[in-house]
Amino acid sequence: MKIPRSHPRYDSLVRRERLVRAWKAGIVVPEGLIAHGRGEAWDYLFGEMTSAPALVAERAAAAYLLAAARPVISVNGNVAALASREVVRLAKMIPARIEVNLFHRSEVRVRRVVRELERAGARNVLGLRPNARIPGIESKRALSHRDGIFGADVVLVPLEDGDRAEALVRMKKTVISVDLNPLSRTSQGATIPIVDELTRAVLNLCKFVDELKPDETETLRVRRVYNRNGNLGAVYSFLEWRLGRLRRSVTRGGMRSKSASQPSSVR
Ligand code: PTJ
Repeated sequence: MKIPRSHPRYDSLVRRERLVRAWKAGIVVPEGLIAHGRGEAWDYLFGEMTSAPALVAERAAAAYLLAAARPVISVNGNVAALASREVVRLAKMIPARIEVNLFHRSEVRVRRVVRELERAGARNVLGLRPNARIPGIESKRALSHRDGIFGADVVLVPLEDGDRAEALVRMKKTVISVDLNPLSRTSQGATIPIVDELTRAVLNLCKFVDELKPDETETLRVRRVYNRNGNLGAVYSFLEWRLGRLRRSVTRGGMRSKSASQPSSVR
């Protein structure tokens, strides 16, 4: 389907179209479409924009990825469908390895996701011949690579299920999640939870990696001052402010999500 650029929800419709196409190509599972709908509902609440606390978490995540000895980006079906090119760009900038790790794992699907990433410019993508298991996980998500997620010190896990995020934290890894649901086990368990939409988050990570890479002192400072619980608390405050604004606007006669500007306290 061709989506007119003038459509007020153009970005959202493009994301849906990409997911449906990737589902038809066997990259995304039907469960991935359901997961996306859940994410979209949260994004409505956030006004379909990156909040100030999310930006803070993204900058901290960029600093941790740059300081890592063995950074790895985990990719599943939804991530490949929505942001292959951006993920490959981010991996090259850091530099980090990419590993395909699927919840609904089949060899055929792993191969398809690897191919999608290679089409976007990736080389040496891990995932096809795992040689380790993440302890404490029953599902096929445990399958991993010693040169990849298993041996990593910092792992970026976009659109994760909570089990693996928790298991990776138990392995003493710095776990950076991207999940629009601030209540999910992933957001609750990650070392650096980024509560933002995936495509926006990856673009922001690229921007912050680019900005911080030449400045080691600032990178160190950003890591030192990042406060996980304070940041997640600020996400809740942002939501509270958004809902309050929505409530007031209803009494005044309606509002559009994207027109909402952020309060000066969180800008
Ligand atoms: O490709 P596979 O087999 O690895 O399966 C991928 C899915 C996404 C199906 C799998 O990881 C899964 O079941 O995930 P969950 O447990 O449904 O969690 C997905 C989380 O991502 C939910 O909390 C959603 O709110 C969130 N989410 C969905 N789309 C986005 C998102 N967060 C940020 N950006 C999105 N575009």
